[in-house]
Amino acid sequence: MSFRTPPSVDYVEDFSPGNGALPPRAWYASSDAASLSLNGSWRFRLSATADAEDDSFAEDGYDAGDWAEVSVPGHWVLQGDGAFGSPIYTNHLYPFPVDPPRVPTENPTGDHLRVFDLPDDWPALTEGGSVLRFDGVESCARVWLNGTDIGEFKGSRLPHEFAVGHLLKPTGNVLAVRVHQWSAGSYLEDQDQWWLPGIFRDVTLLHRPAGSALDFFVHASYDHVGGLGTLRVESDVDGRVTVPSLDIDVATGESATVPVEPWTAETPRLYDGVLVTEGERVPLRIGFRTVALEDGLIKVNGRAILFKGVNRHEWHPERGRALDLETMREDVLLMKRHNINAVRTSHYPPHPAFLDLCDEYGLWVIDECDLETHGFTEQAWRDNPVDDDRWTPALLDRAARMVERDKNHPSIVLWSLGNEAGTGRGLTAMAEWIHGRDSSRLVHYEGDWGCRDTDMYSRMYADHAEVERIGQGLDGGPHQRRGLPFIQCEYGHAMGNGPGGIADYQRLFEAYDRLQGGFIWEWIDHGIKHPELGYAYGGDFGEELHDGNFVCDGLVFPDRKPSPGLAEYKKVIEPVRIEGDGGDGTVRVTNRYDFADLSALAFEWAYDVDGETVEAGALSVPALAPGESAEVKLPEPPAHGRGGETQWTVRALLAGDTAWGKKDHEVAWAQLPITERSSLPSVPASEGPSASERQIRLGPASFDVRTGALLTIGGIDVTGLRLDVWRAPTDNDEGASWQTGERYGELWRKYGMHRMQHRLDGVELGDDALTVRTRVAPAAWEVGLRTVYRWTSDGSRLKLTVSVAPEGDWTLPLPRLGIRFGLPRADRVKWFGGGPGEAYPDTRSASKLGLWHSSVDELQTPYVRPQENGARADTRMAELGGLRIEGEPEFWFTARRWTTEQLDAAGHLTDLEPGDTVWVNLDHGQQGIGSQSCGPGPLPQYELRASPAEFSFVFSKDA
Ligand code: IPT
Repeated sequence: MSFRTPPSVDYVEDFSPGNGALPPRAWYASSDAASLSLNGSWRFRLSATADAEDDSFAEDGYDAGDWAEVSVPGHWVLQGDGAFGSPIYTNHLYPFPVDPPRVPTENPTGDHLRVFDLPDDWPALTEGGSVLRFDGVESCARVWLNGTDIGEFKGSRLPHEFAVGHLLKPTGNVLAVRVHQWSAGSYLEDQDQWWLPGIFRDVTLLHRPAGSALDFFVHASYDHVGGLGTLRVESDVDGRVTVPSLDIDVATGESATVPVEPWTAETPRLYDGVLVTEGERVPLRIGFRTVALEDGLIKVNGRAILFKGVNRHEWHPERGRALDLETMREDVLLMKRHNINAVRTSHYPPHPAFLDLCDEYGLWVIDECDLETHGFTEQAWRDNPVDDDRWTPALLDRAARMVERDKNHPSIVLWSLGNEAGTGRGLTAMAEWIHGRDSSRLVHYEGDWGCRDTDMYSRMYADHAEVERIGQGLDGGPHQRRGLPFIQCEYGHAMGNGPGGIADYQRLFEAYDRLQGGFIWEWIDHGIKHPELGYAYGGDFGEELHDGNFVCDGLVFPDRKPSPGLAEYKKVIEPVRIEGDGGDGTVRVTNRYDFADLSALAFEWAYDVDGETVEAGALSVPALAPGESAEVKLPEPPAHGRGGETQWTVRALLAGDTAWGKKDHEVAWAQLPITERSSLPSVPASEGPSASERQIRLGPASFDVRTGALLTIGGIDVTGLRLDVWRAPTDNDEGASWQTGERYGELWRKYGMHRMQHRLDGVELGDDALTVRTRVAPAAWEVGLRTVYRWTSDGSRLKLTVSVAPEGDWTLPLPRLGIRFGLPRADRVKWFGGGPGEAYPDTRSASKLGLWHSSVDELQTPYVRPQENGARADTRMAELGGLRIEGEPEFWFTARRWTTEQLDAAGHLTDLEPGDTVWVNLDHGQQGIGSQSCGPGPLPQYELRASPAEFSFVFSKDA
C-alpha cells in the first residue's frame, strides 16, 4: 500500500501577498524590446480542492492530451457550458465561512498548461533577461516554468511579474499555472460582483534588454500662472528623455520647463516623448497637469473641477471581466458621448489599457485599489483585515502594485485605497505609503468619514438634504474634515428603472463650491448571457447565497446599449446651459466646462410647431470661456400659417469630428416654449346616450348596458377600460432590505394596490352624458377612490372625463393614477409629447417635446429584471391601433403586449410573452422613481399622493 502526500498548499491561506514576484513597476509597451503574448487556448484541468493534484503537470513531457481547453484571458466558470462550475453573485456576503485567513476545503482549482516556443527573432537567451507577466488572475496562483516553481501570488486585479530568463529555452517551454478560486486574498476582494476565478487578463513574456530601465516615473506638472510645463523622468537606469514637439532633450532625473498646453479631461493634450536608455526605447505619452488641494478644493491646473462621473466595473456579458481593447474603447467613447468626465475604477485597478484610453480621450480617473472587506460588517467589523497587522504587508503590496503600475497616467488624479473596508491601521499604512510615494495626487477613501487618511470627504448615497448641508459646511464632523472638499463617490443607484433625482443632486453640486460632484453607481449591468434567461443574475446558477439582480444596476445594459438612465445623466450634466424665455426671443448660453471654451461647438435653433420643426438655422454663439455666459438673439419667428403649440429648440453640436464624436453629435439642448399648447378640441355634447337591450350607444362608441363598460370606439374593440393604479414595482420602488425609509413595493402590496376591486355604484344615462359611478378599493382596507367616468360625444368624437376622489387615510403614495385598456391590434405608435425615450417625474430631464414615432416593441425598455418602464411624458396626443387620443392635461402613456400583472410576475425578459392585445395606460400621474434600491427614495415633490383629480381624453378614429 502506498500513500500519496498531498502537495503543500499553505500559501493559499497565508496572509502573505505571495513569493517570488518582482517588485512592482510601471506598465508600458516598449518600442523595441521583444514581447510574446501567451494569450490563447490553454489546456485545463479542474479539481475540487486545492491539493487534489500534485505538480507533475508542470514537468516537461507531461501528457495533457485528455485535458479540456480554456481561453486565456478568461474565467473558467464562464467556459465549458457549465462543466467547470458556475459563477456566484453576492453583494457583500462572503460565500464561505468567515474565519480569516482560512478558506473552504472545497476550493475549485484550475490547472492551466501552455507549451510555447520562442519566436525565431527572440533575442539570444544570453542577452538581457525576460519577465513573465500576469495582468490579472483570480484569486491565487502558483506558477512553474519548465518544471521550476517560480512563485505564487494573490491580488487578483493587479499585475505580477517573474524573472524567467534563466529558465527559457528556444522551444517547448512548459508554463504551468495552478489557480485557486479561494484564498486568503478572497477576504480582501469582497466587492459587489460575480466571483469569477481564472486567468482573466493577459499573460505576456517580455524581453528585458541589458541596460533597459526596470521602472521609471514621469513627473509632468503644469504651472497655470506661467503656462509652463515641467517634465522630469526618474528612472533607475540613466538615459535621456526627448519630446521633439517641445524641443525637450534632457537626461533622466533632470527637469525641463517649457511652455505647453496642459492636459485636462476636456482638453486631453498629450505629447509624444521617448525615454531612451542604453537597452531600450520606451514611448511616453505625456500630459502636463497639476493636482492640488487648495482653498479646501480639489484643483487641477489651478481650477476647481466638478466630477460628472460613473463607477465602472469591468464587464462583458460573455467574457466577464476579461475585456478586449475594443470593449474598453466602447466604454470610453460611450462615456464621452454622454458628457461623462470622470471614472472611478470601482473597485480595483482596471486593465491598464483602459487607463491609456482615459489619457487619450480625456477622463478624470479615481484609480481604486483592489480591496474590499465588506462582509465583515456582518460581525460589526470584528477581525477586519484592514485593522490587523498580519494583513498589512498584503495591503501595502496591493497599494504599491496599483501605484507603481499606473503612476504615469495623467488621467489619474486621485488614488483610492479601496471600497467598503471599514477603518483601520492597515488603511492608514496604505495612505501613508501612497502619500509618500506620489505627492502629485490626492488620496480618496469613502469608509473614513473622519478623513484621517484622506484628502477629501467622500460619501455614498447621501440624500439631497444631507448633501446640501455638507455644501453649506453645516455637517459638523471632525475638525479634520471641515476644510475638505466633498464628493459622492457613489450616488444615483442605476438599478432597473432610474436613477431618479439626479437633476436635483446636480443642482446642489453646481450651487456649492465644496461639492465637487459625484459618480453614478454604476456603469454597466453585470448580466451574464444565458441561453434560456436572456441575461442571468444572482440566483440563476443555483447559488446557495446570492443577491439577485442587485448586480444589474448600470447605466448601460449588459450589451452596452444605453438605458434611459444614461440619456438622463447626459442631459443633467451637459456642459452648456441654454435657458431663456421663448417669447422674448433671446437665449442665455452658459459655458459650464471647467477648462474648455465653446469653440468646439456649433449652435442651432429650430422653430417647432406641434412638435415638428418648420424651420432651423445656425445660431452664432461666441466661444465663451469656462463660466462665461452670453445673451444671444434668436431670429424672428418664421411665419408658418399653422396654429398650434410653438417652441424653440436650441442645440449645441460638435462643430467638427472629434476623437470621440462625429460632427453634429448633440452635446446640449433646451426647449423654450413660445405659445401654450392649444386646449383639447372641444367636443360639444351634441349627442346623448341611447340604450338598447344589450348596449348603450354614444356617438362612435358602444357600452355594456349593465356595467357601463366601454366596448367599442368606431368599431374598434376596447377591452377592460378602467381606472388603474398599479405598476410593476421597479427595483427602486422595492428598495433595498436595509433601507430605513418606506419601501413602497412592499407597502403597495400590503395595501393591495395590485388587487384593487372596482365596485359599480351606478350607470346613468343623462341627456348629454353617460355617467358611470364606481368605487375602487383594495380588500381589507378602508381606503378607496371614488371614481366617476363621464362620457360625452359630438357624434364623431368621444370624450371621457375621469374624476377621482380619495376616501380614507391614504398614508402611501399611489404607484400611478390613470386608465388602462386593451386594443386588439396595434403596432406603430405616433405621439406628440416627450420622447424619444421613457421618463418619470424625477427622470424626465432628457424628455424632449416632439412628434415621435415608434413601434410598440420599441417603446419597451429591456430592464434585465422586468419592471415598470417605457412611460412617455407630457403626451398631448397619441395614435395607435386605429385610435387617436388627445388628453387634458398632458398625460403619461405606455403601451405593451402584456399586462402589468404579467410584467410584475416576470423574473427575466424571456418570461414576457407577447399576447394579441396591446395594453395601453394613459396616466394622469406616476410616482417618482428615486434611488431607494440603494439610496434615498423620491423627493417629496415627485411623490404621487392620493388627492382629488380630474383628467380627460378625447378618442377619435385616427385619420
Ligand atoms: C455600495 C458599494 O460600494 C458598491 O460596490 C455597490 O455594492 C453598491 O453599494 C450597491 O450596488 S455599498 C452600499 C451598502 C451602500
